Amino acid sequence: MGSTMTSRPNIVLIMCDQMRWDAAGFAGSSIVQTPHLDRLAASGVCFENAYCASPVCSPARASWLTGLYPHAHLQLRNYGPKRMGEFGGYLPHDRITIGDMLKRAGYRCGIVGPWHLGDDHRPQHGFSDFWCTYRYLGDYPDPLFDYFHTEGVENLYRSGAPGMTQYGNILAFGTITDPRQQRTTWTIDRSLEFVQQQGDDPFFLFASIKDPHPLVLVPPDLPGRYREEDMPLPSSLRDPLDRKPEFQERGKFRIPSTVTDDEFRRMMTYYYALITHIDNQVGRLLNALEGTNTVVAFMSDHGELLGDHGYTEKCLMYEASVRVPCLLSWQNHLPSGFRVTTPLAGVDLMPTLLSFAGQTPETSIDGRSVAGAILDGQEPERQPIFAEIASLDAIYHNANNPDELAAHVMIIDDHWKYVRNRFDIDELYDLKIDPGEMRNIANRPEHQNRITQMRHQIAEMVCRTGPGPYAWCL
Ligand SMILES: [Ca+2]
Repeated sequence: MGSTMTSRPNIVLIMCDQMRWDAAGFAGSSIVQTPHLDRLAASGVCFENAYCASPVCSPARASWLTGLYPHAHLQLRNYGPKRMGEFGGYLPHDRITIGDMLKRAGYRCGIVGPWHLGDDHRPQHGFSDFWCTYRYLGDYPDPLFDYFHTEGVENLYRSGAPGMTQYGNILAFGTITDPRQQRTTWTIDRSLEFVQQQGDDPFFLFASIKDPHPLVLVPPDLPGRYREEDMPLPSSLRDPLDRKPEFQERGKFRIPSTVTDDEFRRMMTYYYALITHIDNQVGRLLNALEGTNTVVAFMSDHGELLGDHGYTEKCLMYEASVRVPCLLSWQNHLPSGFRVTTPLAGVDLMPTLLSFAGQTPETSIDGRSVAGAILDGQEPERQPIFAEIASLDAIYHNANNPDELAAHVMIIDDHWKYVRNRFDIDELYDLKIDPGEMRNIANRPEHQNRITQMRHQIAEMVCRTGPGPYAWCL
């Protein structure tokens, strides 16, 4: 073993679910209270422009963990218990995750919280030392629900639980009556158990936090920290979607006109309160890691539209859906207070974390490590980034035509965002003069050369690891 082995850092990957990139103090919000995360950002690196590789749970997670875009890892839609073995419905066993790599490198590897990549009850992909995942999507005993039962507290996450408020189809919210009813608290409790287990080997913890994904359930003292009248309604809340693709008008989470501005503001206070709760809980974990040789990554699988363009949730290629918060800290190694503006792709984190452990991916992947650059306090080299996703019909309405599983691809290159929609008109936004993405200029004659060029970049990207279901982009 020797000193090189023992000097390798622990790695803790804290992945939230559906946290907006700008819903934190460190991201510039003057409203959202995140003191612990702000401290983490100040002690390390903040990626101001981080993007997921697919704005929906399972495909995004598979990319963060494998360094592959969806066309290469083939988790093309959300996993559900009936999707095991089905094309696009789970992460194939031969895809190599960061857990596989670090386990082989001698790390003690554990996961707490949602796995969401198939057979969620079964330890796999290297996380065999501590497998404590939600199994809510299958007919299996679930450690979180078992905990509620053992503790004798009501399970407020089950469907039809009392006390929840929901306006139209927007995020349902409520308060807990007992601290043991909150799932992020539970996730951090289990994470601390894993971290405190003694061992000579360094550890890798994947702390997968289901919040602030609905149901939005918060301790009763937190919503009062946010005043409804202070909640800034997004300027695009009533986006008429003029000249936008038609499919966007009929998405499942398009906000109905029955939801009033005041109702929307009230929901926002709970969403932000839940982020403050996450912050409190992550603070407990950070305190436990204080003084240890540990790389800490904090991020979200994808974003939350929170009213942008008349939507909540995600699945669209608008900024709030594809952009995520992303922090990296490693005391005495990474520079403190370093703000990286070069976009970080949803496939770059896996090889970057591996670099800190002295590892490189075994097979060809889409992502690249930015570890060398940021350890030197330098901006990584600029490059375009991409995202891919299935159609809304495939994600929300069970459409099973394989073409539907690979329906949209996005490229961002400098300030240009181009979205190629397989079954609808394309989108082009100039993020410099139109950061709100209100004006789709894809049909303007003066941009046709640019679009041809960006289509070429997409074709090149999908060919790098083989185009798979995105061969329609060639
Ligand atoms: Ca998610």
